[in-house]
Amino acid sequence: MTTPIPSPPGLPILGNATDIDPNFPLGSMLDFANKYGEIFQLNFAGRSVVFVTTQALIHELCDEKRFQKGVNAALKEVRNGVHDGLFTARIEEPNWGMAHRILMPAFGPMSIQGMFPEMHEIASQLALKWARHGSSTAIMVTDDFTRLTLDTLALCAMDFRFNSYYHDEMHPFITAMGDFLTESGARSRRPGFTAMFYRSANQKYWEDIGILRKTAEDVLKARKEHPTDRKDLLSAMLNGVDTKTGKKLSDSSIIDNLITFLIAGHETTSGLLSFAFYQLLAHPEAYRKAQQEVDEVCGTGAITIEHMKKLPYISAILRETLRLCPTIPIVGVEAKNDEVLGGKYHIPKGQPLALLLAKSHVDPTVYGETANEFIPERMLDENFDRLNKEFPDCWKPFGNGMRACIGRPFAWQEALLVMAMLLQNFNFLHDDPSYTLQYKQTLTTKPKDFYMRAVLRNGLT
Ligand code: MNH
Repeated sequence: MTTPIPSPPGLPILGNATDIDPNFPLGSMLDFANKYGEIFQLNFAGRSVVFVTTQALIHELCDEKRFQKGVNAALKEVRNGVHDGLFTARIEEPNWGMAHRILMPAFGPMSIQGMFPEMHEIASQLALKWARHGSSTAIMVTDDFTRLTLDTLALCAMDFRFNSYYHDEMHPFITAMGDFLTESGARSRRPGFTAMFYRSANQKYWEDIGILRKTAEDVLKARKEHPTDRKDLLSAMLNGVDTKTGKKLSDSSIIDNLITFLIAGHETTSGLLSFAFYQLLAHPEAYRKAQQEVDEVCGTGAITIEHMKKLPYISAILRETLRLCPTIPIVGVEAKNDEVLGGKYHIPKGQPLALLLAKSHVDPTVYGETANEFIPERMLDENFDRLNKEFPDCWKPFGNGMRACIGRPFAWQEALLVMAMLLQNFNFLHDDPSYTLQYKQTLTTKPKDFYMRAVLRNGLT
């Protein structure tokens, strides 16, 4: 006997499409989760998606023998720009395996540590900007963190400088990328037959893709004309030979992946840093402990790679931030065969399923009565290990298994460094003390309209 999966009533043809807030789809999904519980199904113009919201059911979906990454409707649109690049490839596409095998070593601990000096340089540019602006200027937090993460990624991965701190206007690549992502999301929510009403949007969409590909092509061409012995991601892709096939990546696959890194590697980390500062300002005691840790470990000298292993409380803050505010709040999988979930819900082969991390991360079975509170202590190493052992897959902000985030060590080193450098040099205040958290959602989430002020503590170090 199977139990039917609850589903809100919807319109004919459009299904539940009109129940979703286009500016904040996640909010609508969380409302459904609160109403229906551990599982529910939504229907959009003929497609159905089963949403799963608890640690226990998500643990089942993380079993790679039973479920695999699904390329959902929005990612299918992103494929118009980056095809079978690492993030958007289906698991059976050969370019995924090749790029994965060639790139894994380039994301290993030694190579990431080698990127520290360049990460440090861009972080210093941010600190310098905030010091120069002084405490009377309101900082647009997400914008300045986006400049940071983009510039860091482009420099470390491919020796390319956007120099975003030296321009008020973002580089044309960055505008094109933002518009491309927003439009990919919008296209995925429009029924196919309406495409003819969006001619100018479509034209702009393909022009933006042109800008993205041309920029990446220029970077690749420049590297080929001026070979270096830099050990970055671009070198790994140009020189790497796949152990399994003996082949090298094609130029178009390298371009797909250069753009993929720029997309996947900046919004997520910028959102993490923005939410982390939001949480620190909302929790003065955690803020005080974080700054104390930085002062004790780093003093007033330069931040070095050795400090990175000695900041357990800052690590816990980042983990707790990603628990409550996962910057990728939903991850998609599909059933490899007919399945029964939770011992009672029938799931047909190929059924798209969504892991609603923003909900499973506050599962009271795992996190108890304080599930919705920001308590970094529960994320200190030993507590974190205990939680993950007792409740496997209770914390999944970097995705799952083979298709988990390849950039996690990169993001972690960058975020730790930036937190340490900023707390060492500044005291931060809300620009508007009555600010309450709101979300801005594109393919990822960020705090909306969040401004702070930075007061220099001593001189800049
Ligand atoms: Mn990242 C996959 C979250 C930083 C490059 N990343 C994923 C997935 C999640 C994720 C979740 C799995 C998506 C899915 O199953 O559909 N990533 C993050 C978060 C941060 C992050 C929360 C920062 C915080 N990611 C980065 C950085 C890079 C990067 C930095 C690049 C340097 N991520 C990727 C790539 C993939 C990925 C590439 C796809 C990996 C694969 O499928 O093989």
